[in-house]
Amino acid sequence: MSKLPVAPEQLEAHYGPHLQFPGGKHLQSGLEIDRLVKTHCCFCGQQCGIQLKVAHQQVVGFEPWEDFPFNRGMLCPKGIKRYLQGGHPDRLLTALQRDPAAAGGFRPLEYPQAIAQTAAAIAKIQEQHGFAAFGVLSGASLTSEKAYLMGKFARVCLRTPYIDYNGRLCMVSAGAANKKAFGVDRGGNPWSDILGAELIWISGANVAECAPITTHYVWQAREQGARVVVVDPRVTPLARTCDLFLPIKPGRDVALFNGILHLMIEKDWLDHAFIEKYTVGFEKLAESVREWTPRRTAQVCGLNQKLVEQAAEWWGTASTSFLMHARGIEHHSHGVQNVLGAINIVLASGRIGRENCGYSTITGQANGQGGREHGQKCDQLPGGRDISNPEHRAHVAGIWGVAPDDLPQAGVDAYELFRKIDQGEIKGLLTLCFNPKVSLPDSEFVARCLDKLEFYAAIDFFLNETAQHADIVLPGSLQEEDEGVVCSAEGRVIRIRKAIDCPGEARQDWRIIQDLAAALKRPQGFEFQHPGQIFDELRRASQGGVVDYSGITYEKIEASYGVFWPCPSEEHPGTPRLFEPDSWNVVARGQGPFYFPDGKARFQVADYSPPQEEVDEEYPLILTTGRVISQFLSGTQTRRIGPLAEMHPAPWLEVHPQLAAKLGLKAGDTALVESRRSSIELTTKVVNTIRPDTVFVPYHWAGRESINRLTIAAQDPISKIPEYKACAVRVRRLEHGS
Ligand SMILES: Nc1nc2c(c(=O)[nH]1)N[C@H]1C(S)=C(S)[C@@H](COP(=O)(O)OP(=O)(O)OC[C@H]3O[C@@H](n4cnc5c(=O)[nH]c(N)nc54)[C@H](O)[C@@H]3O)O[C@H]1N2
Ligand SMILES: Nc1nc2c(c(=O)[nH]1)N[C@H]1C(S)=C(S)[C@@H](COP(=O)(O)OP(=O)(O)OC[C@H]3O[C@@H](n4cnc5c(=O)[nH]c(N)nc54)[C@H](O)[C@@H]3O)O[C@H]1N2
Ligand code: SF4
Ligand SMILES: [Mo]
Repeated sequence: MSKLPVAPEQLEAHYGPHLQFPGGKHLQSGLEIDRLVKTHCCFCGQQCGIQLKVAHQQVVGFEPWEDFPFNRGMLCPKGIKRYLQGGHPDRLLTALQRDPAAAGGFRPLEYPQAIAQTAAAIAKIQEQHGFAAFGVLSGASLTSEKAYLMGKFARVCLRTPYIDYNGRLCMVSAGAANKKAFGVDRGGNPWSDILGAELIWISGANVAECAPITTHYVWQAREQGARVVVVDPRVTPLARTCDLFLPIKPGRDVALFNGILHLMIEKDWLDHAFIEKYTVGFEKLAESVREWTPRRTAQVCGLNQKLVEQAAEWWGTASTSFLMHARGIEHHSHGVQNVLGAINIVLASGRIGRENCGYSTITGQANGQGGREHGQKCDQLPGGRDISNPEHRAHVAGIWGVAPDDLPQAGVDAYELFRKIDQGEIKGLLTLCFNPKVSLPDSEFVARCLDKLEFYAAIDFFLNETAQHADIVLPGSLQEEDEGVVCSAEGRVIRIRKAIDCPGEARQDWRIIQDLAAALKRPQGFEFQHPGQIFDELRRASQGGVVDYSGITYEKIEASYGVFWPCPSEEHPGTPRLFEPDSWNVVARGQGPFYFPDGKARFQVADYSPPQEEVDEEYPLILTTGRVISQFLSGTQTRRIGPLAEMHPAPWLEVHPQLAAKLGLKAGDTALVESRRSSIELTTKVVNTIRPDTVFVPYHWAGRESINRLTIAAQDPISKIPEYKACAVRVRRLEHGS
């Protein structure tokens, strides 16, 4: 738990009278607390348990929730400070209408009028150009009830195929690869399996800054003797304490995994019985990795060959292990291949679906997992169902009370949706919980598209940079103003509890959506009175699907600190560990533990190809981008939380001392970074924790400070994830003031 570095009086003067100590001691303000609400953090996919302190209809602080098993009261700086958002002066308390003459470009609008005008604009566009001329973008920070409702709203009320979500920028490479290999898209294990693992392998995840509580799991395992291997172009904070660090060249992970498998085969470090009984496709894969000799692997990955051999030996000979990865291997134009490479070495080792033997992607947003399960993806229906499958369509259409033929077919990914705006095919847009102008690559293109729209409405609690292009802004709800469920990185479905009412004219997001449906005169199916009713429908819609929530109830979640899906009946205890050969589900299916008709996992040939934009003489450096501990995503929320913003007030350029010397750059110098798309001026940080051929910039800032103006809109052909982790740039020192 963090200690406050300064006296409480000083802090109180700085941040107002509502500050509470992490331990829950009150300041001298004498503020009395009305109640404590057990809920979860609004930020990352770890979904730490937290108790919010409520006084006079405001969240004024927090207490640790020590019983919640995942984090046992621990929180990172973002969780500790999240309560400072609600009282921020920028909080949207009314609807807004674009008005160039008004200060800030917007003027307040009565909520009913904002709804009426938005509905009228949608109706007009759809009457003139067809249903598909309107698009929807939503988000994975939303509860599963809202994510479900957005999928239904787009298909049933708006009748458009064009809905997608910000998880497209996040975990879809892992999702697609997991479905190909396992037939299901969920982290395979509860985090408790990390604790007893002998070997922990982490590829492309800055665990200490982005999944801070997982650090505790890794360190506990280390205390019991576990070895930790980290693969990253940067020595991340966790890597500083690891046993073997592989400073890989960005964009080469599949080559490394193929090279590891090559050595596993050569040295016979394989679980033949597991491969035989529970998998298909090994021979073809083995053939494909023959070319990945240690020498070639090391060369392609920019690694010392000895490191590759050592990593293979540790992996090959471990008796228990846990492999984790995050966006470092997923944010690539071949992100799915990278993840398949990782899955192949897990399956070949046979160390999955057992105690202390696991594999998982570390999910990103608060509901990164749940947000990709129930139909806000462009090709998906609730329960992880496929929108192009006639049986799946018939099931969901039945729940929704529409004819299967009335459901649109698959739409397009979030970036493609902008291309359709550019081409004039999509003329109107509604966004909820997404800030694409900051978070999408090659973002100057995105900004131009926003200005081409005939009508754009945004729902948010802050006027984010994308919403600044809106015609109408509708004031939505903060996480603590609504309730519902989310699914954590572990696959644990947990409850978000309402702590306070929405202030001013702000509304719970799902009410805004239903108000729009009513104003569009298509209210049928959008008349829920409470998130619990939406959840009950979601359960039925998911029943029989791979992502089966039908046996999960709010009460059951309350009783057991969450329920892991699949949970196909109310008597079912839920499934903390997927792929257990003798588990309830598997025995019931009478097949192997994987989610294909024969119960067997699929080895998949994982092909290597370099990043779409390789370095050359003109642009000789690899730019990779990512995060820092105190800021979250596009920064809309954390840039407004004083103590977090102060930790990292602006982006910077991270360069190795050798590169700095070559470029004549010193710490603190202003550097000009240019890609083929745009340029940015940044302050230089010289660090010996990065490869000399790579530079790093965090992406949480907007406008002239946004690195996404430089990144490339290359996408993985299967998952459509953008290649945020590698593009070509050049860097030069700017004379002061130029
Ligand atoms: N503080 C904080 N925490 C967050 C978030 C946040 O914004 N701030 N966001 C949440 C979300 S939505 C997400 S998706 C997760 C993201 O969590 P992470 O994926 O852990 O975070 P990133 O910083 O995007 O990238 C992870 C690491 O990948 C490395 N990397 C870059 N290129 C490569 C490569 O080619 N190969 C390998 N092996 N590594 C590479 C980077 O150096 C970086 O250390 O974090 C979640 N948690
Ligand atoms: N260069 C680069 N770019 C990246 C990445 C990278 O590593 N490098 N990472 C990518 C990843 S992994 C991600 S997940 C995306 C994230 O990108 P975005 O999803 O665009 O980022 P957010 O900051 O989450 O924006 C969401 C908006 O939703 C609002 N919001 C949050 N919760 C709620 C809610 O409950 N209700 C309502 N109404 N609004 C809400 C916030 O105020 C914010 O304005 O960025 C991607 N972009
Ligand atoms: S680790 Fe994630 S969920 Fe936990 S407090 Fe930090 S941001 Fe919140
Ligand atoms: Mo993410």
